[in-house]
Amino acid sequence: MSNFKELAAAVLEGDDENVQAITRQLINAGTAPLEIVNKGLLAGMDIVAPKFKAGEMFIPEVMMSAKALAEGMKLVKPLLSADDSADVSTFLMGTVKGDLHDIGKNLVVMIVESGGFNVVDLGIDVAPEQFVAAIKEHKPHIVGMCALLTTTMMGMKDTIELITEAGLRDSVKILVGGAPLYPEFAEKIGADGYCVDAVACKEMATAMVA
Ligand code: B1M
Repeated sequence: MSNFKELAAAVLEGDDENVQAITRQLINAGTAPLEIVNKGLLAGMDIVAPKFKAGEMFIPEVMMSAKALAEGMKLVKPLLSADDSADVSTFLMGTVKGDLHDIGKNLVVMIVESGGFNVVDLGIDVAPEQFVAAIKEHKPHIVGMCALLTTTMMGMKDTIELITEAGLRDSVKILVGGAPLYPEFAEKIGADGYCVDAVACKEMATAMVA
C-alpha cells in the first residue's frame, strides 16, 4: 500500500510517473488532499532543499523533483478547489522582481485557492509597478509576495513603498513569505504578516477577510 513516505521519496527521485501513481492511490483511498500535499509532496521537497544546499543534488535533479511535485499537485489541485466555499475575496500573488523561484509561490496559490479565494497569480519576476497595476485592475483584499533570494527580498520593501505612494496601501493587506524571510523583516518593511508556509498563509488570509 502506498504511503506518504513513498510519495515523498518519488518526489525526491523526480519520478513523475510514480508520483502520479501514488498520488492517485492516496486520492482513491480517500486521503485528505491537504495531507497528500503536506505529508507527501511537500515532505519530498523538504528533503530536496538541504541536499541541494549540501551539494548532494544538482540543478537538473532539483528541477526533476520540482516537475514531479507539480505533476502530483495537478492531481490534487482540483480536489482542493472542490473544498472552496462561497468566499470570493481576491488574493493577488507574485514572486518579486529578479526572482525566478516559483515552487513555493505555486503551492501558496493552490492552498490559498483551496481556502476559497480567487487567486490572481502574476507569476515570477514581478516588478513593483506590475503589482501596483494589478492592484488597480483586480482590487484584491490581500497581496502576497514571495522571495527566495536574499538579493531579492528588498524588492518587497520597494513594492510596499510604491503601493503606498500610489495611495493603495490602506485598501490591501500585505503578506510576505519565502525561505530567507523572518517575522521581524516583514514587520520592518511594513507588511501586515509573515507566512512561514502555505497553510499559514491561507489561515492568515482567511482571518484577515473574516
Ligand atoms: Co535556487 N536558491 N537559485 N533554484 N533554490 C535557493 C533559494 C538557495 C537557498 C539554495 C542554496 O544555495 N542553498 C539559494 C539562495 C541563497 C540566498 O539567497 N541566500 C538559491 C540560489 C542561489 C539560486 C540561484 C542564484 C542559483 C544560480 O543560478 N547560481 C538561482 C537564482 C535564479 C533567480 O531566481 N534569479 C536559483 C535557481 C534555482 C532553480 C531554477 C534551479 C530552482 C527553482 C525552480 C522553480 O522555482 N521553478 C531552485 C530551487 C528549487 C531552489 C531550492 C533548492 C528549493 C526552493 C524550493 O522550491 N523549495 C532552494 C533551497 C532552499 O529553499 N533551501 C534554492 C520548496 C518550496 C516549497 O519552499 O519556496 O521556501 P519555499 O516555500 C515555502 C515557504 O517559504 C512558504 O510556503 C512554502 C511552503 O508551504 N512561502 C510563502 C514561499 N513563498 C511564499 C509566499 C507567501 C507566503 C508563503 O506569500 C504570502
